[in-house]
Amino acid sequence: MAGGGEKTPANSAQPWKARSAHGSVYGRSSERQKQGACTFSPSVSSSKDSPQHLVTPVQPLKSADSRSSPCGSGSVGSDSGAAPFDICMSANKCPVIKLNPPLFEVNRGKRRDRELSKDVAPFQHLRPGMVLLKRFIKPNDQVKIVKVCQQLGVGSGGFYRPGYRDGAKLRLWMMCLGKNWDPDSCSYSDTRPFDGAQPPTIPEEFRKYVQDAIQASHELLKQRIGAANAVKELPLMSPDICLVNFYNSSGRLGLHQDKDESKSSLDKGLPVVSFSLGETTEFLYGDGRDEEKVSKVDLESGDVLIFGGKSRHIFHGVSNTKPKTAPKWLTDETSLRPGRLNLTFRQY
Ligand SMILES: O=C(O)CCC(=O)C(=O)O
Repeated sequence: MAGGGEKTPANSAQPWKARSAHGSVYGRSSERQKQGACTFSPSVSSSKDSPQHLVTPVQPLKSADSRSSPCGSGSVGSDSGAAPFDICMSANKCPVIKLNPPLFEVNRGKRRDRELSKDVAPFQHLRPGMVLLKRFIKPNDQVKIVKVCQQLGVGSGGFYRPGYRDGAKLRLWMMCLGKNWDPDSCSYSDTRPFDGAQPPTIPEEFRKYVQDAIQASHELLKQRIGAANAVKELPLMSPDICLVNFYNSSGRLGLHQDKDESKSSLDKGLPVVSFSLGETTEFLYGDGRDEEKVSKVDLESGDVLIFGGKSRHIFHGVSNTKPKTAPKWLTDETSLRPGRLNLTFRQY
């Protein structure tokens, strides 16, 4: 990510319209942009948006536009001391006894979803260097990914509510794998500045899903533009960073660029590979910060979006999730909270 801290009012009809786009992944202030700081500015929330039933109360949030301190010089706001956020509703914590649906019902749901997805083009070439693989992650693998993220997420280095030193928070929970990405300094490091935790390593099976997705994209691109051009358009990469974001129904992320990876990675256009799980969201992308000119595409559970090469520096962000669009079998099998899980893999 690259600071996408967005200051849009919570009830905005067009939540992606960041007043100030970003410096860093999670959308931040124009002050930071002027300084050429981070690229990604998250949606920054007010305390009104904080789902207090989901997370340890956070301090009242200040407008991200009010920040004046420059990137890179200090501590990061976070829910320091708070227990890691659990992306799944734990049966132990929940007084309501929920019975798992019978296996045949779960399988019927998966079959029905597969049938429905036959009407959707499985491969979408959105622009040079940007492809969308619809429902690429198989249902059982989606279940595995959610379960692994849940387990890692409640441990050391797990999910927390990232923010800035002025108290503004991103509208999401984040866990970093491989390296820590810090929204305040817009940089990567081996440990989290606010608690010293080391990010968990990227599970090998996740890396395999990424390789499969890149390979599938190349196969499909080859048919359109030839083998040599396919790899030029979408360079190969081996992920050593994964940012895992969980968005609840009021979560979102303002338009930003991802540009905190190494110069060599950025210059080569090594792609960002993004997995979506749970509820559907609208993904916004374009060449600039002009919200009137962005293109939009729905990202559903199991979709893989890849942007590299000529699209590596696109401005992008997500609007609120569409309620109740998560596959039932996924929420039944994992107890994933209402919302969306997103994993973006990068090579530093
Ligand atoms: O949630 C998404 O799909 C976008 C995430 C993103 O833009 C980022 O992590 O930089």
